[in-house]
Amino acid sequence: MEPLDAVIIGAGFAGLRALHTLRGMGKRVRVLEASDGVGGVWYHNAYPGARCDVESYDYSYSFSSELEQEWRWSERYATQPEILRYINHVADRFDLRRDISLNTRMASAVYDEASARWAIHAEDGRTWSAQFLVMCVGQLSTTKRPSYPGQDQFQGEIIHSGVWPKHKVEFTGKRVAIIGTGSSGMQMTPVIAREAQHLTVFQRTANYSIPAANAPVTDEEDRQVKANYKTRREQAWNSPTGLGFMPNRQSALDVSPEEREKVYEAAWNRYGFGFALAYHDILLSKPANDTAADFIRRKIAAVIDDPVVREKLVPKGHAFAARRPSVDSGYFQAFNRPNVELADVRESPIVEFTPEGIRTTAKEHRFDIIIFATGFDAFTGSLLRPEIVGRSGQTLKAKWAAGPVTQLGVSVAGFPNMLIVVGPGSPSLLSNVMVSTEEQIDWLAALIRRMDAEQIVEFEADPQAEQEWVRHVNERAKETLYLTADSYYNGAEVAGKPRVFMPYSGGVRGYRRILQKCAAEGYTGFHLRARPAARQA
Ligand code: N01
Repeated sequence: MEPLDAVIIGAGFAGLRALHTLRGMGKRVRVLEASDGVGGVWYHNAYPGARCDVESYDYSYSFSSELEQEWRWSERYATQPEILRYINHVADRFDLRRDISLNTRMASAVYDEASARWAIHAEDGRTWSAQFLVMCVGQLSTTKRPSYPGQDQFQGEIIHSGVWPKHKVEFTGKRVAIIGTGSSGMQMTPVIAREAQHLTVFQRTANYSIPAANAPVTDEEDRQVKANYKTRREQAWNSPTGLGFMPNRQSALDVSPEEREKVYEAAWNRYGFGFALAYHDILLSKPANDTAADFIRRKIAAVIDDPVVREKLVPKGHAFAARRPSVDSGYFQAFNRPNVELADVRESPIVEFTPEGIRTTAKEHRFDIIIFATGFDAFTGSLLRPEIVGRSGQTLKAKWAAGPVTQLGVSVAGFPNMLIVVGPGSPSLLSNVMVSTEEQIDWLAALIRRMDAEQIVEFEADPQAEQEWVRHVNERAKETLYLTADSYYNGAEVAGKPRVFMPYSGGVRGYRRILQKCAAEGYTGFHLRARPAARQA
């Protein structure tokens, strides 16, 4: 068993940052990565049209100003291949690969109370021992695949957007189905529509979307961002979502309809996700939200030719941004093409897959390729997939049977020396995850420095503090409209999953202050022990 200071699970953005930081502190670290390349979700989600809907300059590491200066983003919203190139560049530039074991899926991790160390086992039987277990497994990395009668009989290709095949998928001359209209389905639809002979999009819930307003980055823009990068980062860290947008302090209800229309129009044309901050109460008050939702519905309706299709594609029944909206590049316009068809599965549910395609209650469709853009078992899927055994033989699965509980979104009582990066109870999917990721890893690094300085061997969340944090997360969520919709924020995406609101909605800046206060006050809500609890008299 190779003795290490830390084992990091996952070689995506978080895992690479954790490796770089901990190694820089002189720690012996190994990263276990299940797939055969680095990049995490950006390695796997290689579907046509995949791109980030956070601006490139903000969806990038801030830890190295040399890296910031040398990397040249080509578009305002980077494509998946460009992001993957960036991640690989980082892995090479900081010589990270030598500490990464690819094709190595963690099967289990067991905490040894006497030594305050984790034994980490891979599926192939290899084992590591480490003081710290750092879970960087992503929030949207365990795919959700529906299971329809006859699915195995289908003679064409079935693909999930989240594990896109490495071979080139040829759409020319093909009849293609996309099931699901979240961000993935909405991003791939216009691209596949241009290539396929015929495309059918199966929609269950119509989704809100804001135009990406994507554009190439000019040399002048690049120069300006790089000259002011520090300020831009500070703005992102101090903004509610980590995207750099500060909310308009006005209420949407305190201005005239004409004034509101002007503000929405400007946000629509430029801000992508920032649209939700056009007024401070869009996510707090239903009447305020109605004004934004109404504007978006009108915008969507205006670009769809067919009145029947238009009626189905315009979102209704949930507040804008209570479920994750999308940022698209021509999604709605794609339905004006003669080769694109919308199938409403609420109206005509899928009955079965046939060898030739899909049979709904309305008709029989013939397909060569069926794409599941059906999303993920969010937040907890990848954390609960391996067997993680903490104090007294308790598993994380058992502890989280009624939903995830964490102290500050980073740590779980009964699972000492384990850190979850961007876990449930942290801003995670309500934030620019790059900001949240770097924030939490820096917090962990400071904690480990303190442990080293004071010869502390074990840190552990206090169960009482954990309960209080969960209560606080719920209180903050109740102030918003998030609880008014079924979504992956609250476990509604997987049948039988506990219905618990998982991300922290108190904002990136507020969360940052809480983490900093906790550290400044000597890690309140945590126990720091010079000897493992199990060996204390
Ligand atoms: O998944 P989703 P996604 N039959 O869960 C439908 C991030 N992301 O992969 O809404 C029929 O959002 C489901 O319908 P409904 C981003 O955070 C980021 O699109 O449950 N339909 C829904 O329409 C995003 O939010 C980028 O009624 C079924 C869709 O499938 C997250 O990933 C790009 C179904 C799933 O939508 C997930 O996005 C892409 C069934 N049995 C994604 N099951 C960036 O730009 C599910 N659906 C960074």
